[in-house]
Amino acid sequence: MSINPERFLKSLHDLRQFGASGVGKGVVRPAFSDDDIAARNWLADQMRAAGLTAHFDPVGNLFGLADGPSILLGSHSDSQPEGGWLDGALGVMAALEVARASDVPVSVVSFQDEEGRFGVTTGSAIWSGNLPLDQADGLKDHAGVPFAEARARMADLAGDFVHPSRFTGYVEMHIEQGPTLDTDGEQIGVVTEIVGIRDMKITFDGQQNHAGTTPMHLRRDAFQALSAFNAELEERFRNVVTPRTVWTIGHVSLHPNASSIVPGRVTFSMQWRDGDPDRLNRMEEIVRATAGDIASAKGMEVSFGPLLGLEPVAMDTKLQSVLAASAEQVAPNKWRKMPSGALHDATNVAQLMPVAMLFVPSIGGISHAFEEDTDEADLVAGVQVLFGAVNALF
Ligand code: HGY
Ligand code: MN
Ligand code: MN
Ligand code: MN
Repeated sequence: MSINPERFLKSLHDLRQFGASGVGKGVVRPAFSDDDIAARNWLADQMRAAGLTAHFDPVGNLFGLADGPSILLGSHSDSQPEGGWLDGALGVMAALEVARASDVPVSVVSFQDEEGRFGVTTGSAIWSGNLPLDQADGLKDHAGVPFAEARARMADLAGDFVHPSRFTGYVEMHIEQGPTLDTDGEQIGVVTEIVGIRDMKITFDGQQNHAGTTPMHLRRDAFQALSAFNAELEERFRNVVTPRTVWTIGHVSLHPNASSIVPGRVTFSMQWRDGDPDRLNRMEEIVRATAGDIASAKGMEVSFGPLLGLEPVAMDTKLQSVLAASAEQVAPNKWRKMPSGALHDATNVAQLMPVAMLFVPSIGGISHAFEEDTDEADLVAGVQVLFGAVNALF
């Protein structure tokens, strides 16, 4: 019994055709887009062909269920607005290959909206209870579309939520999305813990006005407020953060976004991540205070959207040991234990059952970009480690 590398790689490339960006191997397959829904229907067919029962839940999570108690493997098949072909897709297709190749009971999952069009790992957060469904339904994407409206697109496919008690554990394979393994020439990372995150939208309201006639000292310019906020935040974070703490303003919506208008309003995403929940909370206080002080100084209003977040979580030690033993067999001396700075569905699933993760290298450490890639030999080694670990569990 062993995995079939050609079959696995072909399936991975087949999935890439849904939402292929035309730039390198990149994909554009955000949650609930036409391409995402088409990919999920194709995946459901692949699950059926592997002898699994395909099942969509009310929020678009797709399960391929084995009969009776089983181990759950998978990840997500939605992408960032500009995404790589492996982020999420790898874990789903690796899971399917292990299910095809194994005699032991393996179920497969592709969670919905891991990439946070609406929230933070939305589909698995709802399934795990980390995000109440009624709260999720009110969350909006950057274009103002509510989650409730998006998931209604898949309502004709939806059954009930799957009861987690049918699964004995969850293992997610993923690309590292950072430079560590690639730099050190290692093939496998066994994940020890996943960082926590906080994410919220912030709005500064000033006064829209004429860009030629409004004297500088009379302006209440929303872009200037954001600019000052960004600089001041770095100052105030300085004594609180560590070299592994990160924060990002990744989406900015400036109104009305015209060359000759002093912008009256800006809404932007503010996200920060760290392994220490106390630090995440301290950073929230600093974010709110800094935004408030900037607004007062500039005669503007500030408002905050809902704070979304996930706590840091540790991976199950027994599952880690099984993955480590399998890694040592497949890639002797070419694996390491390491934390994850990216988020994963595993964070949510850890509320329900023991979870573990393994990483393969990202070439140049690049991800959330069309250039994202991994050597085929590393992709295959990762599936072999997953297969070995799963079969060692039974
Ligand atoms: O942003 C993340 O860490 C994840 O890839 N959504
Ligand atoms: Mn991912
Ligand atoms: Mn991602
Ligand atoms: Mn004019």
